[in-house]
Formats: sequence, C-alpha cells, structure tokens
Amino acid sequence: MQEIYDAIQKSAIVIAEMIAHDDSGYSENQNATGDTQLELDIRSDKVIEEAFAPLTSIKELASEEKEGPHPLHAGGKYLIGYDPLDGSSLADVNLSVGSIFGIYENDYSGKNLKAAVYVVYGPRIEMVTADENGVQLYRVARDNRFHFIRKLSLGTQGKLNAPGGTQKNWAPWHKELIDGFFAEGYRLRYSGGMVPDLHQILIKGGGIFSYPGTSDVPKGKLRKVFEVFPFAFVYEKAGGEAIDGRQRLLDLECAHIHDTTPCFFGSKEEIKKVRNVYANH
Ligand code: AFP
Repeated sequence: MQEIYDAIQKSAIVIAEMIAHDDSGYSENQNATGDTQLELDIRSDKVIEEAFAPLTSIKELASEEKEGPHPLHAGGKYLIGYDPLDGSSLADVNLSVGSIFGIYENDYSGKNLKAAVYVVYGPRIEMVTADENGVQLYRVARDNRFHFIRKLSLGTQGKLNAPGGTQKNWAPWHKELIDGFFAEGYRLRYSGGMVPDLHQILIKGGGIFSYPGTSDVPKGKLRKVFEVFPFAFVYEKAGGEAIDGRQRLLDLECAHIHDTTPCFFGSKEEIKKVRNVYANH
C-alpha cells in the first residue's frame, strides 16, 4: 500500500505544478459520462497512470476519464478507481480542486474498498489517507515533500452545510431537510468542488455534505467508484456516516464502473436527520 501512497504523492507534486501554470482550457474530447474534458483532466490522468505503471501491486486502473479499466500487472493485488482531477472546471477561477483514489481488492464494490486517498490542490497541497490505521492528514512543506500532520476525526455533530445539486430540481422533502439545517444555524460552505467541500467538513470536525437525486438527475451526479465510495470510506473511518438517503453507501452494488448515486456524507447527528426525512419518501 505504501508504494501506492508514494506514487500518489509523486503525481500530486506534478499535477499541482500543472494547475498553477498550465492551460485550463477545454479539449475536443468527452469522458464516459459525457463531460467535455479539460486539457488538465487528460494530462492529470496521464501523470497518475505513469506514476502507477511500475507498481506490481496494482492489477488494474479505472479512471473517471476513461471508458473502461486498464490492466497493469496480472499478479497485482489492487484495483484502483480514481478521479484524476475532480472539480477541474474550478481551476480557471482559481478555486481548490482535488484527486480521489479508491484502492479496491477483487472488484470495484464498496465492500472491497481497502483504502482511500484524496489530494487537495489549494493554497496548501494536502493528502488524506484512510486505511486500517484511521484517517491521516499530510501536507507539502518547503522541501516539496509530504509530511504527516495529524489524525483526523469527525465529532457527532457540526455546523457546516454543503448542499449540492440544482436547487430548483430538489424534491420538496430534500429542500425541507436543507432549510432545516440552516434554521438551526448551520453555515453554508459549498464551492462546487467535492474534494475541498468534504475536506473542509472533515478538518472542521463535522457537518453535512449532500448531493441528492434530483428531478433532472434522479441517480445523482457523483460517481460511485471514483468519488462516492472513497469518500464514504474516509468519512466512516473518521467516525462519520455516508448513505444514499436510506442505505449505507459502501453496501451499494455497482452495475457499471461509471454508475452514480445520491449521496450524503457527515457526522452521525446530521445523517440521522437525513435518514428520518428520507425514510418516508
Ligand atoms: P466538475 O468536475 O465538472 O467540475 O464537477 C465537480 C463535481 O463532480 C464535484 O466535484 C462537485 O461536488 C459537483 O460536481 C458539483 O456539482 P454542481 O455544480 O451540480 O453542484
């Protein structure tokens, strides 16, 4: 596992440099989900693929930016599902973006996730790993290397509310749930970047992030393998919960590698409120 974390760190330094100084325009291509790809999406994907290529512990790679999985080493133990540059459309307005990695065994199901990693490219470059040792925060120092900072955990309740999705297409009961948090004094914290938005709640110790099914996108926008399962793993290891409104996200099956799901990540008290509202719909 450590060689995978090391490769992620190596690619993160290169990607951070690209974000800071290179073109953030659109390419001619679309990814499997139909999103038009930014040059940065394509180049970040290539940097990560090259960093993973020599690692014999990796059997296969599955990127959000590619249609299907890409075999690496037949004797490898791990399958890695990753989003090379999540929130890339925010790079041109100089907001934080991130890379997300799910490290699976046997298949890309939530129950077979063995570790999750994400990198935040912001005023600081930070990496969070979640595995059997818990949730660890690392940060790049002046030596341009990642250093361990501290363990991360979620309290039972927070103050931050990150409500995703197009509000005019929310179900009435979802609007009631979100407005209820604001009526309790929660602060709005939503940038449109899943990685910094979930990182903020984790660092601050609690709150709720939601990206529900909506009338226009009933199955939600966020992808199970590349985004949702890894963050569900991180949040559960940090003492929080992650559900689709009713079920635990990591118990969900995945019919296709690019499947999406409604998702809620947060502290236990907030997730209890989500369950109460969604139980009746
Ligand atoms: P992009 O990768 O197209 O910028 O989308 C980012 C994202 O996949 C995820 O990072 C955000 O949480 C979510 O979309 C934001 O979606 P909305 O713009 O619909 O709120």
